[in-house]
Amino acid sequence: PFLLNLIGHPQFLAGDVTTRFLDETPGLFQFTARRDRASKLLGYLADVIVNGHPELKGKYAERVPAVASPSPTPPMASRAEKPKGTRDRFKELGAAGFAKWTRAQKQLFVTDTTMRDAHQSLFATRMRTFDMLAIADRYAERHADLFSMEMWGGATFDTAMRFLKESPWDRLAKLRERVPNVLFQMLVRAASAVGYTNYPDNVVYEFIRLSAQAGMDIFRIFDANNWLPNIKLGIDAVLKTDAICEAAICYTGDILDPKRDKYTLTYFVNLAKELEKLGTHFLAIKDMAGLLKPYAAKKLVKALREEVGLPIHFHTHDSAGGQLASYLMAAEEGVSVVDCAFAPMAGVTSQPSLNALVEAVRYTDRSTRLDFDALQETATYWDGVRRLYAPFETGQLAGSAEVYLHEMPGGQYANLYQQAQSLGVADRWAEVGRMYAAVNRLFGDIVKVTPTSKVVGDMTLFMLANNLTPEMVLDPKKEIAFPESVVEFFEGKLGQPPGGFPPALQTRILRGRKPLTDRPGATLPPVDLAKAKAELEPKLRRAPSDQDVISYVLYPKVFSDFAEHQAKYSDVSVLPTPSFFFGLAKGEEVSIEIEPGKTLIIKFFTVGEPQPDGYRVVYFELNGQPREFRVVDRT
Ligand code: BTN
Ligand code: 3PY
Ligand code: ZN
Repeated sequence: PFLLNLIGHPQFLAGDVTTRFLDETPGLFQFTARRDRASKLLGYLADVIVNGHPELKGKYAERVPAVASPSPTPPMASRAEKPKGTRDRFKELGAAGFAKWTRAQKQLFVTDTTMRDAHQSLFATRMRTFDMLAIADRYAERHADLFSMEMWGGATFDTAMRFLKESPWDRLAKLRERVPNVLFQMLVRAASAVGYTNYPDNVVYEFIRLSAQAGMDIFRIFDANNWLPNIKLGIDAVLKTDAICEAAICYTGDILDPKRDKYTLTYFVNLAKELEKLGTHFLAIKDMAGLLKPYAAKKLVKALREEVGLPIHFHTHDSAGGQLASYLMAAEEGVSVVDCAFAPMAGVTSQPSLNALVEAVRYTDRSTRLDFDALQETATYWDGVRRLYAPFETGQLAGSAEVYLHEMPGGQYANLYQQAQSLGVADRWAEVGRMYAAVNRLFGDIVKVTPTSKVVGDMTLFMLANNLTPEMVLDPKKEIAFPESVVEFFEGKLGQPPGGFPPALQTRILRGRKPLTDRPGATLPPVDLAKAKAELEPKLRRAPSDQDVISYVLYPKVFSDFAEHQAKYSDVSVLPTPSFFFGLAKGEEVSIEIEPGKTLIIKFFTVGEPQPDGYRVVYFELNGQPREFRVVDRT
C-alpha cells in the first residue's frame, strides 16, 4: 500500500520528489482514517454487488465498460499556468463592465451545458461528479475560450444528493479548483432556488450568497410564471454579491402564430425591459422547450437588440431538431451568447451541438474562434461518458415536432419519463405528450418550466393513472383528490401565471379556500437558520457548515438521507461510474483515488451462498489483503 500511495501522489507524478518529500507528506502514514473509508466503500460495493443499485431496479441495465480517461491531459495539468479565459476578464472588469464588453464583441460566444442541462435533458440529471472531474483539466487548458460552463443548478442540486449520494457543493468546489479560468454558470428558479416550491426570502438570499462564495460566477434567474415580483427577488439576491446576474424571459407559445395572442412579441419585449430596469447584467432568452423557431428567433432577437441595452444569451433545446437554425438567425441579429452541448451530449431534448454550431459560423464575422481539434477530442470523451448512463435514457432516438404540441421542457422530458416508469405507466408514454397538452389547456396555457412544468407533469400522470379526461376534471359532480403540487399551484404558492388562473377550475380545486395573490415570499416567515443548524448537528454528528444548513433547509429529507448514506458508506463520488452503479464483476480490480495521492486497489472475487440468517459473504482483496463483507441479501 505504501508504494501505491507514493506512485499515485501528484508530487511524485510531477517528478517533484525531493529528499524531504516523505517528511512533508504525513498523509502517507494516515492509515486509520483511510482504512475506515476503505471499509465503508467496500461495504457499499458489497451491497451493490449483492442487491443491485436501487436506481436501476426494474430497468434494462447492461453493464458498460469504464471510459478510458482522456489522454491528452498531462498528469500535472492542475499545476500548470492556465490560459486566460473569460473569468479572468470578468475579474478585471466586474459584472457590469464584463456585460458591456460582451455586448460589444463581434465574435459569437458559446456556453457549454454538457455538465448540467445536457445530462438533465438526456438522462435525468444522473451524471456524476467523477465523470466531470476526469475532463476538468482539459476544459481549463483547451477550452478557456468558452464563454461559460453551465455545471450547476436546475435539477443537479437535488439529484446529486437524492440519487447519486454526492454533495453538489463538493462538485462545485472540485471543479472550481481545476477550472479557475472559465466562467461557471448556474440556473436558479428565482423564489424556488433549486427546489420545486417558493421558499422564504432569506433562504433564497442565503443560497445565492453561498453559491457565489463557492465560486459561481453567473446566475441565470428565471421564474416559472415569468412573474416579475419573484424574478426581482432572485435578481436582488444576485446583485448583493459580485457575481453576474442573467435574468431570463421564459419563451413559450409562438410569436409568429397570429392565433396565439397570449405570448406575443410585445409581451416578451416588455418583460425584457422590466428585467433591464431591475438591474440585470445579461438578458437570457430561456427557450426551455425549444419552441423558438428560426424566424421567430430572428424577430425576437432583433426587437430585443433594439429595445434593450443588455447582451443577450440564448438558450434552447433541440427537441424538434431545427434549433441550430434558430441560433444562426439569432447570430445574424446580434445575439451575444448561445448555449450548446458537446455533440455526443447534444440534440433531441438537449441543446444543439456545440461542434456543429462552431463550424456553422466559422469563416463568418461571427466566428467563435474555437479550435476544431480541441473540441473534437473532448467530444470523444463525452461520447464514452454518455454510454455509462444508458439505463437512464428515454429511448427517444430522434427529435420530434410533437414538442410544438405538448411544449414540454427538454429538462423535464427524461425526468418525467423516469416518473412514468416508477408509476408503471411508461408503456403509455405516447399518450403522455397529448395529455400534457390537454392539461396545459385546462390550466389556461401557462408557462411550463420547473416548477410549473412539474405541476403539469404530475397532473398528466395522475390523469393517465386514474383514467381521467379533461371533461371529468372540470365536472363539479366528480370527486377528485388533486395532486398536492396542483393544489399548491392553484393556491398561488408558486406565484401568479400570466393572465391569472382559470377561475372555474381554481374554485373547484381550492374548494372555497382563498388563494394567495401576493408574492408567497412576502408572507412566508423567514427560516431560522441557527435553529436549523442546531437541529441538524445531532443528525450529522459533526458541526454543520453553512452549506449543510442551506441544503437541509432546501431539502430536509433528501439531505438527511444523503448525510446518513455518507456516514455509512463515506464519499461514494470517488467510485468510477460503472462501479457505482454495478459494483464489480468477478475478478475485476479497480483503483480508487479517495483523495489526491491516496489510492485503494480493490479486487472482487465472489459472493458466497446465502446463509440461514439471510446474509451473504462478499470476498474482496483490498490493497493486496483479503477482506470479507457480510451483507443482507434483500433480493
Ligand atoms: C464461497 O464461499 O462460495 C466462495 C469462496 C471464495 C473464497 C474467497 S476468494 C477471496 C478470498 N481469498 C481467498 O483465498 N479466499 C476468499
Ligand atoms: C430547471 O429548472 O431545472 C430547468 O432546466 C428549467 O428549464
Ligand atoms: Zn434548458
